[in-house]
Amino acid sequence: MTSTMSGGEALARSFAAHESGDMFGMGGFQLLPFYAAVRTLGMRHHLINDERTGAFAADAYARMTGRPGVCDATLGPGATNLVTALAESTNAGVPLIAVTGDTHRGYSGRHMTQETQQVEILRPAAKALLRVEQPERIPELVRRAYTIATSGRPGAVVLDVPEDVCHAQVTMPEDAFWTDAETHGVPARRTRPDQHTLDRAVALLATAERPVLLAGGGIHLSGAHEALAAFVRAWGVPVAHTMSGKGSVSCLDPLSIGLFGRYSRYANDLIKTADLVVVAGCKLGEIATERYDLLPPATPMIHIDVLSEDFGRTARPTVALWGDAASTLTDLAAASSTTTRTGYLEEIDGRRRTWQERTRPRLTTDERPINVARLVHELNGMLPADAVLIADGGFAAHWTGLLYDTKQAGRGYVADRGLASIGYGVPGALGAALAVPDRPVVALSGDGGLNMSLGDLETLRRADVNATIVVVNNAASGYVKALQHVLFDGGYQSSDLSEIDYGAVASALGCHGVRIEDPEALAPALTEAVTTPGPSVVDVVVTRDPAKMLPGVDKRAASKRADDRIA
Ligand SMILES: Cc1ncc(C[n+]2csc(CCOP(=O)(O)OP(=O)(O)O)c2C)c(N)n1
Ligand SMILES: [Mg+2]
Repeated sequence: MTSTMSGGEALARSFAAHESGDMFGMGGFQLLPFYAAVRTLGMRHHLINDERTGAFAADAYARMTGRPGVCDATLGPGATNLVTALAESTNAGVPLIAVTGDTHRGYSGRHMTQETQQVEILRPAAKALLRVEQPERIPELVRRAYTIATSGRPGAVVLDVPEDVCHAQVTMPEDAFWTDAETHGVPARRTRPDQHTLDRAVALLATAERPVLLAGGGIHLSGAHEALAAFVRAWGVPVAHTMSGKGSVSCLDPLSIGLFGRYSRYANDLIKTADLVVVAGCKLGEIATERYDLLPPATPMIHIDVLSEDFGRTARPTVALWGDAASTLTDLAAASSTTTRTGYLEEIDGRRRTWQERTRPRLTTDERPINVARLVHELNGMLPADAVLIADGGFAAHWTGLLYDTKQAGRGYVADRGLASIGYGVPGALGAALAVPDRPVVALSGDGGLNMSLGDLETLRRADVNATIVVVNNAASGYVKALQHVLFDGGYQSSDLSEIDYGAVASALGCHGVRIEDPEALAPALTEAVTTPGPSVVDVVVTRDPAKMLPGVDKRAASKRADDRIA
């Protein structure tokens, strides 16, 4: 049996066969046969107002479902608008597939309208770029895109489809659209380290007295939450996390010691006095390591990663365990002899109590403008355990990374730390709300980040998703302004924004919108927003004083060296 269809229909059928879910894009002539098939096949596709936000929404969708996010863009400006988001997904190891229309090959290079070197522009931002030259090969190349996006360290894949390929008529055998179910989500397949290296790791764990585990976003990508819990219980190891790794264990777990790296509650202190560091699914990049300064070089390190070529890239492992985080942690948990570290765990409890006492005044302060710590405290208080908090770049991520508590293990916190762009909050809320419609979704965004993606509040409204955008409104490019305060003696340049009531803006766009200046009004306003159907915006007026904006002592500001980079 064969059937004849357009290349665009073959494309849509290939995605449908992979159970692609919600897709995001903005059409153009080249991909219209794909759009026609999406319609007739009844697939879910959302028009967005900027391709970057479409790809960000797909990224958040992928983080919440584990399945590759799917987005599309027309040639030229549509394709080039994808770059930032593709780099986010690729850096963060998030599976994503972006379809780009491209010029008709019969005329390429003749100053076609909107023509640019998009293949060359997009390729380095993606894990791979596949150019579709023959319509017959569409099912094969979509399969390949899924395999690449979900294997090893996941990432973004671009499928570049020339106009004539998309518009061609092609005869396909019925079985052309087969898929490999293991590649429908991450991780495509699980690898395990060999026994020899596992034995060496177990020997280190057995003699350690002050071990610390550092968890990164790889725990979520691997779905390693249960394995991690089994490991840390079996070996008595406290867990620190990066922003991407928040939720590896519940932040309220007695073994959780919170964020480490640039900002830390007390995890950095424990890392400095550890006699063994176990790193799981974490790249040990600049922020996690305080610019490669945090891990004492003499401390033994067990490094678990799925990407073999990354071992030794930023720090020297004593034992490199090449494997999937869940498989590897399961093997290590099984090898544990009963371990009691009573004194060590009591010390950790003491440090936690001291930190809580020191921090409580900031969390509960009724100062006006509102302290961002109070805002995060209110979110901690009112959000249920299954809530999802999206944190945009800027202070939204800094403050929540440090102070927000996930109440259960799993992906309950999404921050775009792959590239740390601002403008992720609104599209992140869209993607997450579509991915997990039964869970409360709240996005925290700076006013600058909101300005970047304001047009897509219209998309949230049209998609009729239940999502709340909380604006950390400091009328500034706040992080930049705070650094100018600390490092440039208050010489502020291009870091002020207008005073805007984003609650009123949201209302004008047909969303539920409110502006909050009184800290006592926060909790009821947040609860109302979360329970009001459709999109809501809670505009929170926070401090405008650049001396009070940073969430903690930024070590770089405390002792600045000539070669320090500050953002
Ligand atoms: C696309 C992009 N441009 C520039 C930056 C650098 N940057 C980091 S934080 C920040 C301030 C953003 O302002 P806002 O969104 O209001 O957040 P705030 O720091 O005020 O909370 C900027 C410009 C960035 N992260 N992303
Ligand atoms: Mg701001």
